[in-house]
Amino acid sequence: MSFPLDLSGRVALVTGAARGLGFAIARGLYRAGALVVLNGRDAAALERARREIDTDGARSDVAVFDVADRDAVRAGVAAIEARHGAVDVVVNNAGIQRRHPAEEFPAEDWDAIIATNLTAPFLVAQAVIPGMKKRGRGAIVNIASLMSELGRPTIVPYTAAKGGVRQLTRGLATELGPSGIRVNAIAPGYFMTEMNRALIDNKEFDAWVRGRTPMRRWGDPDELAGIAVFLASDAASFITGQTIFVDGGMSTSV
Ligand code: GCO
Repeated sequence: MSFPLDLSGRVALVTGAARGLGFAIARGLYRAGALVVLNGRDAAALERARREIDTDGARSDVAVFDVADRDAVRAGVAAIEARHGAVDVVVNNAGIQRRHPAEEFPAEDWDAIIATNLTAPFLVAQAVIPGMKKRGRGAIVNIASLMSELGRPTIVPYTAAKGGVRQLTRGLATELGPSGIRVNAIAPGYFMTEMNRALIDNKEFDAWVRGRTPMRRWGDPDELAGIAVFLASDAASFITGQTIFVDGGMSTSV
């Protein structure tokens, strides 16, 4: 019997995998033995990321499509499955952030955040469910957020979307459980990513994050790889519908 965290033989699609949390998670799944397919919209960036993860190119691929485009998602997943067989693991990581006071929030920014952060995970799930059902197993890992639980000024649409991701996870888990498909979420706290560059470089915000976080620091994207591998693997075979906070303790402290 293989070790339950071993992902050998599994096909894992990670959206938004060219950089940041998605890249770190894709690398973790690769190191656990999966064949990783990196999704994004920038082919060159994805290819650089793929080569960094899989130097000999034997167990990786890229899939260039916009996760917010329903037809592109269907075609993109179909192409992956034509090349590699049904997708066993999906990490719905792709996400964007925009920051404005609520009363001035541009309608197009609201639409973009909801489309990418909430609608897209559902579209990708819809595309992979049939293949997972045929196999009687699958693991969907949605990237929620500390903001699935808490709020802060100027990011209300992101907060609403990430709150929705937590419920999307529960709803899909409930509906797909009988098919052997598990659906869980990871809720990152404040991580050192390019999405947060403006916050990291703001001395006052940086000090607030460090003071407000029991572990007194920002997270490193590689610190999400372990929980992603765990939730993707048979080690989590009876875990579904859960949201795991990886936030240095911020969500549990005042
Ligand atoms: C912000 C940040 C946060 C974090 C993360 C927390 O503007 O407060 O972007 O949203 O990035 O999502 O989970």
